[in-house]
Amino acid sequence: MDEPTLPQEVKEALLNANHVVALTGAGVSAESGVPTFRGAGGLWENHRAEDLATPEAFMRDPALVWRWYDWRRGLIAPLSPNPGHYALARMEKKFKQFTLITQNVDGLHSKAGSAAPIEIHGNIWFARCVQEGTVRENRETPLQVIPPVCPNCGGMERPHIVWFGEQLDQDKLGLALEALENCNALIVAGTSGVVQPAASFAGMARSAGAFVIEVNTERTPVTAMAHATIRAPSGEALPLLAKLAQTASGG
Ligand code: BJW
Repeated sequence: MDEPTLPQEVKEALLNANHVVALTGAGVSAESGVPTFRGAGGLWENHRAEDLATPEAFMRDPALVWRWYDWRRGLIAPLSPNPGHYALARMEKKFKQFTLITQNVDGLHSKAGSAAPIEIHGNIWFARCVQEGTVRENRETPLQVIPPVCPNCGGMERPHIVWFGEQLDQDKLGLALEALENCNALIVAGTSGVVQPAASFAGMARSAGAFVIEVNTERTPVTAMAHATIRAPSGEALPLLAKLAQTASGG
């Protein structure tokens, strides 16, 4: 694919922005080798979301759900961030204000150097005690005990992930909504834009006056809400946007 060219309006919007927000989805990690959820080769092609990514599924068969997460953790563990992740980490240092909101649970934004990604769907490297609600990091792959057990109370732990039908962490959601309300530009990269509440973020930011840029290899419901779309892999498009950020700061 030829290197994507940036529309003039995108350049202007980013050069003039004081606060830029990026919302990322599974497509941003695809070039690292993490499977997306929807579409060809996606996780939901071979697994039913209702069997694995709901609190009811976990109550029904915690070991089955944990085995799926154990498999995914093993798949993600050796993977590295790609140029898209690194570009977002650079933007954080270059724009006056930059907020990264991610639906991804793989931890690759932090691995790339992003200081404080708002992980609205949780993180696959953390487990939460079902009894106490305490959260602890757990990077053991493969897990020796399934389901893992809380070291404090011996209760069962669950993945620290937001499943369908569950509320997002209200503090994280609050931070995300505040940023969306106050930003001048929003970059929406690698998400199918069908899972709420993140699916509404582009519309919210646009209504609040932000210039919305979509980066995606395919058309999505976000496309209609965006002022501009860059139809290219995020590993190619985001580094171009990061270059503009450098121009903006004179760096
Ligand atoms: C590239 C690329 C490249 C590929 N470069 N691009 C009916 C109407 C409205 C809402 C609902 C409804 N029924 C139920 C709901 C609510 C539900 C929902 O939205 N469901 C819809 C599916 C209909 N939402 C919820 O339940 C949420 N909670 C909630 O709403 O709470 C409210 C509440 C209030 C009061 C009480 C109780 C609740 C929670 C949602 C949690 C989502 N969790 C998951 C993960 C679980 C499993 C896990 O990870 O372990 O989060 S689902 C899954 O989808 C995961 C993702 O973060 C999320 C979004 O997916 P994403 O990132 O967009 O990935 P894909 O695969 O869909 O798309 C990839 C894209 O990348 C594609 O567009 C490609 O083209 C592109 N791409 N390569 C650029 N190189």
